[in-house]
Amino acid sequence: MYRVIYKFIQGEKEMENFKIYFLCICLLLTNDIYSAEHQIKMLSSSNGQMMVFEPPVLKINKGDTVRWISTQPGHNSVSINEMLPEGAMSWEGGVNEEISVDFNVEGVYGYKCTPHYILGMVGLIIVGDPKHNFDSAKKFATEAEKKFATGKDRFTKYFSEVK
Ligand SMILES: [Cu+2]
Repeated sequence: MYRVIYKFIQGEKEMENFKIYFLCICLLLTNDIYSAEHQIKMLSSSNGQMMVFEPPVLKINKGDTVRWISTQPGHNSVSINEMLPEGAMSWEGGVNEEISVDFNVEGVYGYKCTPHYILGMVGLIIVGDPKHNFDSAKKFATEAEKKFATGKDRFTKYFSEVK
């Protein structure tokens, strides 16, 4: 009789341990899927291109974080407010600031380097499905790039990589 009870308790303990292991694995997986951190370099020159973000087009999952790295000095990352999905937060990094932004709303995000916007230093971040504001963001970008002194086709090129 005691042996039966002992076995029963031991079985419960094993079940408890299993639950804990299972929970840990779930947490690890969740962490992996929902909070990846991506990095974008801010560069004055790369592969024959002047004033660029690398990569200029980045596709991420909802909930991910992006960090802009000041690989070469003199740049920043600032959201272009006309190119954000509805309800998304804007951001504004200072020059040489390695800003981190969490992306919790799906859609297309356009951003720029303030000192070099005129030189076409821009980038796109696609969070999940771009359809939410793809057309309105592209429309604004196509008009904006006409005023650039250099890199006049950059937004067009970047948008062509989205779909
Ligand atoms: Cu710049």
